[in-house]
Amino acid sequence: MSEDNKLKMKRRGFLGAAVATGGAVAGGAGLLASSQSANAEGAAEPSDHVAPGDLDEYYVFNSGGQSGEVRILGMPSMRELMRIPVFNYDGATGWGQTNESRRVMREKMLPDTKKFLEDKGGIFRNGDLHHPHMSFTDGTYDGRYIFVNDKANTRVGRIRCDVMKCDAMVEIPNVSGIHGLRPQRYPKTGYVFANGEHIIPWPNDGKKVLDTENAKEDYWTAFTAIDGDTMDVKWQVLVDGNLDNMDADYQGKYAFSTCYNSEKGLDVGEMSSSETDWVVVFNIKRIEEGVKNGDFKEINGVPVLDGKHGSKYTRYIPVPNSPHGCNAAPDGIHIVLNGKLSPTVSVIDVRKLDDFFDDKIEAKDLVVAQPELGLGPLHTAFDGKGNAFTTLFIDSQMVKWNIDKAIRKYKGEDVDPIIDKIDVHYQPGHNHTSMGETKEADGQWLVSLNKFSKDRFLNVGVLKPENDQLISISGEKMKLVHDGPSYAEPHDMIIVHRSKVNPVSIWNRDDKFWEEAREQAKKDGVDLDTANQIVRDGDKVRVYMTATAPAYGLPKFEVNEGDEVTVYVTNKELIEDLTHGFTLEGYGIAMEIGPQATSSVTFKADRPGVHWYYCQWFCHALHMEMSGRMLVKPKA
Ligand code: CUK
Ligand code: CUA
Repeated sequence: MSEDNKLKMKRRGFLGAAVATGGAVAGGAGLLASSQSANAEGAAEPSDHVAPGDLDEYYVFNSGGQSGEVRILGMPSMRELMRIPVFNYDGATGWGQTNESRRVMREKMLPDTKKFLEDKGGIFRNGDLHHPHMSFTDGTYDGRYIFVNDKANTRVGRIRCDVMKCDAMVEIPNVSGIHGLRPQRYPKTGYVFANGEHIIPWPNDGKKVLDTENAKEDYWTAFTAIDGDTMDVKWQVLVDGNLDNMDADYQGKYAFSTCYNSEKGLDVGEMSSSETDWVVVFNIKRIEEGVKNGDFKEINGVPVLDGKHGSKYTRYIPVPNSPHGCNAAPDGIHIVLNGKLSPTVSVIDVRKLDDFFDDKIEAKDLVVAQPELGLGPLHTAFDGKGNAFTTLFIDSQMVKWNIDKAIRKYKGEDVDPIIDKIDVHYQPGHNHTSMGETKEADGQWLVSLNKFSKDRFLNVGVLKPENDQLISISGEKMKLVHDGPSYAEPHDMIIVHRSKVNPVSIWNRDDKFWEEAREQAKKDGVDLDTANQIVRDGDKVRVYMTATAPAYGLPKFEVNEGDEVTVYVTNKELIEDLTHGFTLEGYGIAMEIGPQATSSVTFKADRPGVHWYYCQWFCHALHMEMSGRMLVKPKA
């Protein structure tokens, strides 16, 4: 029996009729709306309660903002289950310190950045991760990867969903500040699209333009397409204005970016002086043809196409000043562009885009609705039943509205598209619905990611948590069911039904994650799986050891002061949840080694004396005893 069916059986017995009535299967294959408990009348009462030992129905992949990581929560409990370090440095797992993680972080780093970081530890230790999105196949999640942006250091990262580790990272050339990011939805990912937010001089080497009054001519940004499988940058399209958020359609033909600063100003006054900004639409097929036909300039190894006004690759749709969120509805037809400074959202119809690109219709003909929702609309999510939920940052509210009614109203009919409004606490940015960015949107849950929590939690001092609030949307009215404090600063999340994700519990011994260790062992003539020995190679020393609870294969090893030491630890356990660690006292070194994994770390043995290494993952009754000594012989 599948895990989902087991869960279904368990809950069915427990809830009785409530599941059958309140838990309609909304999105097809295995989407079970069981996280509702029955009230006295047997009607479904939305609840975040997940009993001890029971499993959540959804995975939430929450961004960590300036913490640079991704967090996995369970929904509806909203319990934090795990953290995945990506654009940060993590002392527990050794992310940023192990050779394996450093390879991921440095492999596709630009040469210029590598040089810059040479005497700074070789990696960036921070990042600003706003947007996690899963890879798609045919318009719904396929459980392969999660792609993430780094606004701080202009990167795109990838998380493998089988092991829930970041396995690739690419620094994007020619732009500054990757913000909006979305994988291609159809036929599959495919491309990962990424917006460069800040305009910078091209080239940005300080030689040509350092300070300019003429940003219009000298400063640019671009839209980037990355191959999600190889993580190579395929092409870029230079545009007018700053690119903010983006989304892709359900047909695989177009991508959309909201754009602020059409003025090309260099301060906030200049940036918001004009009445309108625009949304840039990218014609993927035409761009691919342009690349094929050589209609580009190669800059830093990337084909860059000209997508400024008048280009055949793009179209610009004027919208009220400073639009923000950009969200494709699961109906596959409508794209919602959130007003931010305007109290409205603009809805466009993707079926008209072919004509628009053929200049048969004008930009205004694309807009099919523009409902006024309230102050500060930032992001919109969907229930798959024709309704949309928009965050109102300034009003601190969530508004539920009907897309069809908004369209009818725009045509002149006297209908009110707004169905419900509730207060959220406080100032929401993103929101997200269960499976809401897929064609399997199931209309069960909505999370409001609020930027401020103020008085909602025990006061923890000057820096307050944010507040991710869980809202049930299975009924006509929204219902707030949970307040969830979160550390700086989740912008966005995705809510993925558990049937879409299948992580392993034990590494595959042949995993390519430690390919370099495997190759090195081969060169050294040792078997990485079993070796407990030291290989000396000039002043380079490679220490191979196994870890099996409660002992390392090597209780001690000796090196000389000044040696460059690499320690490879292979976890021999075949049991799930039996992680070992390797912490080297006084050297600032710690790493995680999962069951059947090899982790390695390289350092200079420049502190003579006895240094204990120990396992920092509680693994056995004799876990405390899982230790050994590194003896560093001082220089004569
Ligand atoms: S942005 Cu943060 S609230 Cu970076 Cu997705 Cu809108
Ligand atoms: Cu191994 Cu604790």
